[in-house]
Amino acid sequence: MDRKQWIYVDGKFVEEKDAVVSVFDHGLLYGDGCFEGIRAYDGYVFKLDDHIDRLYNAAKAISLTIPISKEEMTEVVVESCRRNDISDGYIRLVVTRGKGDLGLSPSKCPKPTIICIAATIALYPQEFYEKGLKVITATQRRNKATIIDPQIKSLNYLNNILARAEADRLGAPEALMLTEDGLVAECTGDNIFIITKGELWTPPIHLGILDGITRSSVLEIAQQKGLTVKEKAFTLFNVYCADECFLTGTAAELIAVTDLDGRVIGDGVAGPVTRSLLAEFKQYVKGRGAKI
Ligand code: PXG
Repeated sequence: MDRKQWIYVDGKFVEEKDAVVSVFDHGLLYGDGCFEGIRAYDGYVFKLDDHIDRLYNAAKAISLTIPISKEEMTEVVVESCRRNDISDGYIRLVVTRGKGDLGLSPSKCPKPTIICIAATIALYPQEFYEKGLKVITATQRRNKATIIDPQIKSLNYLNNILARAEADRLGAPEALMLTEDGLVAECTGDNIFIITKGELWTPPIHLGILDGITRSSVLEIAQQKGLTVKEKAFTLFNVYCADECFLTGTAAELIAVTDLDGRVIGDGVAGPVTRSLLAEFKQYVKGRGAKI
């Protein structure tokens, strides 16, 4: 028999069938809210403080006051894992503007809705980590930071979804997104790195990308390894001609890109720097974060 899944909604843990929000919730009506995708490894919620800080910053940027403290939010996440017996898994934490009327105005929404789902994770098959991904560049450009800053992990993911749909149409697992100026930004749910001339490059946050928690972890690991690390703007040319390319994200961890738009990158398999950074990342996550 399947075990019951306990979901936190609006201050209570309820069964999946009772885990519902109002059709007047502005998270649904307008994508007004923010979220986090978080990973648990072997009884620890990885970098939970960083995820909670990012969530509260996103909420602040959209003038949404989360009605519970960061300490209480930490407890919501950890308790969600405990109730569902999750020691390795994926946690979705969502804060919406809450129930309002049919107008846009957030001032009509007195109480934000908080949702936490602790689940297991669907990973890329192991062979993808060895062979790497075949990625395409989307025609859909990444949102401009001066309009809707991609640092806000908002509930409005249409920008990314439109790019991901382009990948789906071409049978690719991910799509690379460019800035309006045509610089490499990030993928639809992952940050991007290249290894070129022995250096590790990744686009800077101010270009208009999410400040990924896996990205920061990899920058820290690479610096500790003594690699030359540069946060700098680059173009598709640099990716096509890189020695290695990989993506980082909570779900994917580090995964090689071995083909972009039909150009084979490096040797066409996950390269040595990518492999060693992934091996170190797997050590790095151990025991780091909030204990379940
Ligand atoms: N860029 C974007 C646009 C993202 O949404 C990342 C980078 C990686 O960030 P972290 O902090 O996870 O290293 C994300 C991650 C999924 C999924 O199912 C991933 C994300 C959002 C929704 C779904 O892979 N965000």
